[in-house]
Amino acid sequence: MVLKLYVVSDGPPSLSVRQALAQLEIPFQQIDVNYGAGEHMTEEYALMNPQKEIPVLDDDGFYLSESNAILQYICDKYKPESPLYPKDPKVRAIVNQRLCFNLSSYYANISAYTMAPIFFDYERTPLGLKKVNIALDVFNTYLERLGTKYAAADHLTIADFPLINSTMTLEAIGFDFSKYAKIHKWYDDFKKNHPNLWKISDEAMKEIQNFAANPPDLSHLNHPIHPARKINK
Ligand SMILES: N[C@@H](CCC(=O)N[C@@H](CS)C(=O)NCC(=O)O)C(=O)O
Repeated sequence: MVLKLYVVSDGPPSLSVRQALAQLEIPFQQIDVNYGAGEHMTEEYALMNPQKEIPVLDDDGFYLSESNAILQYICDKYKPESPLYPKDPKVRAIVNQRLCFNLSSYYANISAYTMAPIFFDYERTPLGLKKVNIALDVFNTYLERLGTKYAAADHLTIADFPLINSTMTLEAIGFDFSKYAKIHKWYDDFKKNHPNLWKISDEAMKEIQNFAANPPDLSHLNHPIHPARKINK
């Protein structure tokens, strides 16, 4: 049975999995989940992912959430020889480290500043900005110290996708990160060298920019965590 991937069209974790599947040339059925309609918040969706988050992979009834785990699984199961997820223990460890860094720090701090205030009633604060700059500084240092063309090696790996999509949300809000020279070059090189993969991020960036210009009213979601911003039209 063909793989099914439940995605949200502008969600960075969803984009990363789509990019890996594209690069690995693995056929899959994309199922678009309507975040604004709360399709991921239903009890039916929770049977696939009790975290009620997107993306979810359905491999013939084997449900997997958490984009990093999905990236690792599709490489291990379907393209074990692919350089996207190297076998060498040290290179693989760096890939895993970058995935963890993105999840726990880079994306966490960047998305709280870029995405959350677009969709919910959060402000961009000086503390939030400080956290973004710390995250950028750390990633820039990783790139500098390792001295590789990509985030974890001299070739593309699954670590690049989540880091690219986090950085893309900065571009989406017009955040100037050019002083982080290594990040700037790595990000530009990705766009130049992988236009088919960048297209996936770029389309999402345009959606995010559109939402930033016209913030959605998600008060009907009664989100259990995020405070809704009521838009008076
Ligand atoms: N750590 C998860 C994060 C997934 C995630 O947060 N997805 C967002 C959409 S981009 C979501 O579904 N959020 C649930 C919500 O806001 O209700 C992953 O990497 O897959």
